[in-house]
Amino acid sequence: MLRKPDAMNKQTPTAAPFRDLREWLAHLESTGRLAVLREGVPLTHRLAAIAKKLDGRQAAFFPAAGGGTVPVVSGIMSQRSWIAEALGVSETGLLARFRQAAEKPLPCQEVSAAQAPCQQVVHLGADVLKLLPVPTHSEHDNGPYITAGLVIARNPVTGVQNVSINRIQVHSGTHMAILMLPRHLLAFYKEAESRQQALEVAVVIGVDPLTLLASQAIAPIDCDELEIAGALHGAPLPVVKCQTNGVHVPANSEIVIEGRLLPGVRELEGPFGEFPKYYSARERREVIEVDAITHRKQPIYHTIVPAEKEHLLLGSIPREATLLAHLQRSFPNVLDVHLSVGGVGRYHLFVKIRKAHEGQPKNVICAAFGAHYDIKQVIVVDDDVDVHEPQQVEWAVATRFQADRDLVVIPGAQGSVLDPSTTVGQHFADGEAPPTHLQGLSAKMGLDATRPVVYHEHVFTKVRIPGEAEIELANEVRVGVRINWQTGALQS
Ligand SMILES: Cc1cc2nc3c(=O)[nH]c(=O)nc-3n(C[C@H](O)[C@H](O)[C@H](O)COP(=O)(O)O)c2cc1C
Ligand SMILES: [Mn+2]
Repeated sequence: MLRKPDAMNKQTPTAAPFRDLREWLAHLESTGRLAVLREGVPLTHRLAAIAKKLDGRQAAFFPAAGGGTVPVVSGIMSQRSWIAEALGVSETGLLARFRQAAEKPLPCQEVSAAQAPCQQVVHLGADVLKLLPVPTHSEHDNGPYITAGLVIARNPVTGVQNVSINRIQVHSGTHMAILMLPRHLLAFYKEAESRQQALEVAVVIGVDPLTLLASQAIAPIDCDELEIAGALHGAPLPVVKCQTNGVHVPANSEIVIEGRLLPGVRELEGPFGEFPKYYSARERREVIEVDAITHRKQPIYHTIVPAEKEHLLLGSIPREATLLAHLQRSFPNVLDVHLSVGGVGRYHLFVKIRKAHEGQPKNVICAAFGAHYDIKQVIVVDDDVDVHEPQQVEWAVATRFQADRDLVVIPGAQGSVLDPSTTVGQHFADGEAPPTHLQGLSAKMGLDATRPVVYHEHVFTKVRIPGEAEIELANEVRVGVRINWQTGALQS
């Protein structure tokens, strides 16, 4: 659904404080969270190495990266608290806010090309490598990769748009190979390919923090994630039609690569260092042919250093929000969920419940496996455990879990093809990977680390000291007081 240009007022409509990447960067800068690096930092390895060092502390701004004219930013969303801040909520309100937006998307508002900053400059038949500073990140990466590109495409059947981030290897100025895991973009592409048609796409680089986050929603296939971005902004997201195809892109973005996913064409892609901190193998992948590049007058290029906090958090927070909603539909006593950082923000889910019935945690475990194939391990804990504190979760496992009674194992289920312990690692003798339908076979493991609903006296009561939660150390500890160790008396 789209509102037409004539229905819009002159002012670009959004209510959120950060309407585009620049406003967010200016905010990071004014709060000491933007490190400006030297001009001309090399694009191969050096830029990613510096950004990785700064990850989670400061965003990195590289002027004239690689000796070109376009600056590169990285690490702009690398703390949970920053993401909450961009949404205008506290960290505890983060999932509820995202869920609200995912459940009530807001249709986008179309603006004309003249009103769209991302089309201030148009290059038809452009060369990606000449125009854009695309870094090569990890040691064994097979060349430069676009890692923060929002890939937008339309469902060939319904016309509804979809947004996802996909890694894209730039093979040449006009051809790029893309990894599409079995989600919505791949479904659109398969549909187009079955009709021998190309799928029109746009790769959008440099968007506001809320649109970046919305791209990771686990939404139904007929939900346009840009509408979730609009709901997060509290106002329709302004979009503009691409110059060479029918895809609509966020008008306030920095850079848009327009192109087509070609039917029947595959090229080798990879290896590439991925979020589990391993390389995903070189395989034949689908190919985008580039038709045009449009951008702002002085565009800023965004790159995400793979497997670092920005990568993990962008994936995990929207997933947590949608997983919580999914579980609460069947289990209203599920209180919180967390995809742990150690579980690469994807594979290990901690679930907090107020247990009402014996056996219920096992039902919750099964429901969680059904929510997303990436989930490999689920640990269910009681409401006296903070799921954001891995040590507390381990404590619950150590003291409330018995493997013979509380363990659920489901062999041979669909898992993440990027998990090297799944079948994806089992290459044939000639080095060929197994066909995609056999990749990522994985066992699922669930741990019920809850205490019994009814227990004798204080067997399962967590030790607590009355008043400990209320103690304010600043009111209790005296500053500037010394002790005379001869007499034991206080002296100031
Ligand atoms: C930095 C980053 C890189 C990603 N790379 C890929 C990728 O290469 N291929 C892929 O299929 N998903 C990738 N993802 C995950 C998808 O973008 C994500 O699952 C998205 O929600 C899928 O959208 P869909 O449900 O509309 O298909 C990446 C996510 C992030 C944050
Ligand atoms: Mn989708």
